[in-house]
Amino acid sequence: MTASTAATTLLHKGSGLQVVVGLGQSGLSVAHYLAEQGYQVAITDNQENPALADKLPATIDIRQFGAIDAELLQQAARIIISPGISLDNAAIAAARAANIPVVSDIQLFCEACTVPIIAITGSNAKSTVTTLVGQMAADAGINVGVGGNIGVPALSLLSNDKMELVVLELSSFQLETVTNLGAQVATVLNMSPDHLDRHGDMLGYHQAKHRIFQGAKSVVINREDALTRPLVSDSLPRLSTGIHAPNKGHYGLITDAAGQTYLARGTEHLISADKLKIKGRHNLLNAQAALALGELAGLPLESMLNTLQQFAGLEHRCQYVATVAGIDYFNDSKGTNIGSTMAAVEGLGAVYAPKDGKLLLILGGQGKGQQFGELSPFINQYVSQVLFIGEDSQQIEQHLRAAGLSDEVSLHQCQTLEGAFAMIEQVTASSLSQVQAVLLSPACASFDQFNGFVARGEHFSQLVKQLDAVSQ
Ligand code: UMA
Ligand code: ADP
Repeated sequence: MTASTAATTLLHKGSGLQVVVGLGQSGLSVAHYLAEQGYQVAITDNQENPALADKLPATIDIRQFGAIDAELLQQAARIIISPGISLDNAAIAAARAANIPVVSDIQLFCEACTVPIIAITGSNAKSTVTTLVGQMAADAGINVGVGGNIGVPALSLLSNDKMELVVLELSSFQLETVTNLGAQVATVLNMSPDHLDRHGDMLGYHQAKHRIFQGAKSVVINREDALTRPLVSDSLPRLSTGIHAPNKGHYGLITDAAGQTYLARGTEHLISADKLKIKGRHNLLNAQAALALGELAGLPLESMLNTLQQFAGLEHRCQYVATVAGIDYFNDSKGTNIGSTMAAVEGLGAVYAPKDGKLLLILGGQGKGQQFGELSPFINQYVSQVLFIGEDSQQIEQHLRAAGLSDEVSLHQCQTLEGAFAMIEQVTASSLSQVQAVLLSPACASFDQFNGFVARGEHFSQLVKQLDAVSQ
């Protein structure tokens, strides 16, 4: 140990017990980070035997598993809460009532990070835009760290001492306990209902998301979504994105007399939409957001446009799987809220409608307190068959019916993806079927039947392959 780390250790030892709540990926990163800094650290988790327990530093000997230990929390100088744990948890609420600070790993990260942060949140498109901006920075020769809600705990990025820029995907869960993030550029990409079971209502969800703007040096907003605008900081440099022609210096879309759509910055045509591998209007907005964020972080435009042209999108987001018996199958398992499912139905529906084709939509799972009736107009326009799976399937059907469904839309309760595939064979066997594409875009979390959207998407793709094998 060097003299300076010894001094830090002493300093931090005196600063009181740091209690890490939740031993998932973020809890583990926090435990390592704080132990290395010389803090006295304890950890607690609901599970009796958390899988990551044997990866904890040996110096952490206060480990309370099987329940979140309320007494331990009362002894904390600071609590570092994992994003999956609600502030309404009784033990956490009691600690907050006793004025014990509760922060997330992101708070520790932003206090320690010395390089500019591009901070990205939104109900949808976070991972797509975060990945794209990260790639743009890397292709421009910048040593960039990409992490946060995207699956790489932010604190783990600090081990790269050559890092020049950070791109962080942030969830409302991570943001609700962050103060003064101080990003170089921050954005809320879009806002539609999600996680209302956790945040109570749209106001609570909006307040959590908008903490991303605290201390920001510049912002990117979506012109068509008023809920993405910061309520304060009007004087900050800001760029906007949108589906219409943009004002000078801002991003948008311009369609020329021949019907060709271009990404544009002011009146400048940047790139034609058909040169991009990512498709759909929602992805054109995502591309603009990435360019605007990159611009405010100082990335060169030419290089960003080259990256954009190469970017093929992420798995489980409107991903084409295969064509079986003339029907195209798309895996949008990451469509876990109504906003993403609307974008998928509208985006793909617009592709098949000119060919008189309709979509078969697989919906359902854990509903997260959303009002599914908002999907009805999109279903009436583009979908002929809806297949429901998962624990909230009856409720979703009721919401859709109550909001007014066309007689031309048939609904089927199938419970599982296997049940849905049996129904797909039945429905598409009819010569009257207009179905040209099957879309898994559940608008729900998957945890009732799978251990995440990836497992659900992979299972869907596997069932498509089995169907393909049978139909050959
Ligand atoms: N736990 C409890 N009590 C509870 C809930 C959980 O003790 O009431 C414990 C669990 O037993 C488990 C641990 O907490 O051991 C899990 O913690 P966690 O759920 O916070 O998950 P992490 O593994 O730390 O992953 C988190 C994010 N997960 C959530 O927000 C739910 C990951 O986002 C993120 O990638 C990771 O930190 C690194 O930053 C995932 C996610 O699903 C992708 N995010 C949600 C989303 O995108 O919709 C917000
Ligand atoms: P997040 O990380 O916010 O969940 P992803 O990039 O993983 O975002 O995409 C999640 C879902 O949102 C996918 O179903 C995807 O097709 C859809 N999506 C992508 N971009 C948008 C957008 N701009 N508006 C609405 N939905 C979108």
